[in-house]
Formats: sequence, C-alpha cells, structure tokens
Amino acid sequence: MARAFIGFGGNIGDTRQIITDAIICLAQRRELQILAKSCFYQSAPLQATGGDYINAVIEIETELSPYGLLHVCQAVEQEFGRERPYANAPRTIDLDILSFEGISQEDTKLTLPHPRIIERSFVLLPLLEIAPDFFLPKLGELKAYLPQVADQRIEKLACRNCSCGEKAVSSQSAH
Ligand code: PH2
Ligand code: MG
Ligand code: MG
Repeated sequence: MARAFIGFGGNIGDTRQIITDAIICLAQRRELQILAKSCFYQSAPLQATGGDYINAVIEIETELSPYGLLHVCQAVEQEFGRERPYANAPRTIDLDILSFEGISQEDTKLTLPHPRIIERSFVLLPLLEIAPDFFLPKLGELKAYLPQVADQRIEKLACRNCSCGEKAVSSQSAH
C-alpha cells in the first residue's frame, strides 16, 4: 500500500461543497482509503485569475500506481465539470497528487512530488495541518518552507469537526 497526498482547489461555484462531494466520491472507491482530511482554506489566486480559491488536502492509502491514482483524480475532475480553457483558468475543481510515497519522477503527465509544493501556502498549510512533520527526500521538512510563503494571503475556515478555524491564521501559524 502506498501513502499519498492529494490537494484540492477551486474557485467557481460552491467550492467547499464541490470538494466535500469529490472527497466522498473518492472515499467510495475500493482502491483507496482516506486517512486524513484537512480543514478548508480560503486563499488568494496565486499566478491565476478569478476569485479566491478554496483549498484542502487529504492523505490516502492506496493500492493504485501513481498513474492509476492520476486517472482516478482526472475522472473526479471530469465528474465535477472541470474545464481547461487555458493554463491556470478559474475552475470548479482541481485535484493534484502532491506526493506518492517517496517517489521522485519527472514526466510530462505526472511529476512527483508536485513541483510547486513548497512555493504555495495553499498547499503547505493544509498539508502540514494533517502531517506536521511531513518530509520529502529531496526537500527535507516541509515546515521549513513556511516563511517563504508567509506573504501569500490565506485563511483557515471554520470546520465542522474542530474549532481550529474559528479565527484566521497566517501562513506562519499552521498547526
Ligand atoms: N491553483 C493553481 C494556480 N493558483 N491559487 C490558489 N490560491 N489556489 C489554487 O488551488 C491554485 C492557485 C493551479 O492549479
Ligand atoms: Mg493545481
Ligand atoms: Mg491540476
């Protein structure tokens, strides 16, 4: 079984509901189990246009290969009406495999770990929320990269399962 992290983001429609439904959709697949789910984060579009994004990260365990998981992620994007008119266009939902075991690969279809993981507060904060000591072979401890993204606007939203999001937090106070 492989352990992987998937990032979700979107800025068209009721993204919180869309991500919730997409996670339910993934949870119904026998080939993977969801181990952890972060709260939702509202973030300013980074190198992209449109309104604020909602982002979240989950941790899964799976029997699938990296490409098998990619296929599942793309099928879920399709199911929720993802369109790709141009790069970084506003979207209903984006699913990105952030890491898959300790695999490092560069491929036009799937680069692992995700090449921009450490540059994005909307990835680092939810990921570190569910895996505070997360470590990648070539990058080391991901929490070390938080100061570099501290200027990116992001707010943790209140969630049903905990009281952690009751007030906004900055990039540097992830827990
Ligand atoms: N995704 C992008 C580009 N920019 N900005 C935010 N805040 N959240 C995203 O999910 C996001 C983005 C490309 O996938
Ligand atoms: Mg993306
Ligand atoms: Mg993507």
